[in-house]
Amino acid sequence: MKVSQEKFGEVNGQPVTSTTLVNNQGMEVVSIDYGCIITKITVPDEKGNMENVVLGFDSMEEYKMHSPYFGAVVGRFAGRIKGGHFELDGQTYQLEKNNNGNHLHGGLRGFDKVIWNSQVITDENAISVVYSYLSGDGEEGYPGNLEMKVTYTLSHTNEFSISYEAVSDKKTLINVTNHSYFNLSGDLKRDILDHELTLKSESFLELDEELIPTGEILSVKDIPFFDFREGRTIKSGVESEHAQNILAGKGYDHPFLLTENEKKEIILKDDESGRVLTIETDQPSVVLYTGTQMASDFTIRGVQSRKYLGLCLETQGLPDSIHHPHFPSSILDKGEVYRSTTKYLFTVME
Ligand code: FUC
Repeated sequence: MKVSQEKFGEVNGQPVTSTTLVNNQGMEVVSIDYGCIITKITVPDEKGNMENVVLGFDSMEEYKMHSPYFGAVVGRFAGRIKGGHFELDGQTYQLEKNNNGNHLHGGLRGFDKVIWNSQVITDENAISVVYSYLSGDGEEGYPGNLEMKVTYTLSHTNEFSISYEAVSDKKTLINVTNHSYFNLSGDLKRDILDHELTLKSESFLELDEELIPTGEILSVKDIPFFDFREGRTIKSGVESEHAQNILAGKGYDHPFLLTENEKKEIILKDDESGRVLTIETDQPSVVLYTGTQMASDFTIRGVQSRKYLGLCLETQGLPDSIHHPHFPSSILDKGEVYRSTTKYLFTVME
């Protein structure tokens, strides 16, 4: 078990520090205090080869220039809010419109683009880094001073967990997630098209052309390309002619409602390397994003960036929920404590 911290780079003259957590099996998770970005997760394949399974960079400059939220904590509100405006207790709030006239992932300078405080905690069974940040009243248009805390914990059984905690001094909205792009092939050897995904989900949200929920909840029974209950390769949805796959850029950018919580509800497998990622969450949904908007004008640790190089499994509340009363609420009352945990267990096939 080992924890180390070192300088990663600078943002506007301020130092950015990276923290490396290594467990007794040699699994490694590296994160930086800018955006709580996870830059690297190194886990064994079935032969014991330790390789990185997330998209990330080794320099601050690359994060500033190219990163589509690689590995970052996104908030205050993950996903889109139509028109960037909403009402709370009769008061209208206008958020930053940073995506086709809509609000996306917390705005122009969301949680992914600020420097957090960090503190390392070690005990017998696990090692953690706790990131904290005070988001001021009115930041990006949101009401309330919001005290945010994100804890990354690595256990000796190759389980990595993320816990979020928040409290606000005014009624506000909250919906945070981590935007890691997974690629279990190891060191980006292959695209994610042959990855097989299993989801305990019977329904998903229909999206409009701007990728905003229409309000319709569709059953996966009627649309096989969205039925991941028995496992399905990502490729089948990429080749699909269904309108929902086409508007997502030939793939997926959809919130799936989870029918189970904390019971292996998300399983991602890569046959060739034998790596398996099992995700458990207390969140009501997971957004499956297959990297369909990824630009191809930069490299990621020597590999050409492109569509389908990584996929995100963003455990979270439903996007635009404030405009759809039949969606689970993302309103946080004054003084109420928001808590959520997602666990990522890395194993290999039997
Ligand atoms: C995901 C998607 C978006 C966006 C972004 C980079 O969360 O929902 O469409 O492109 O990430």
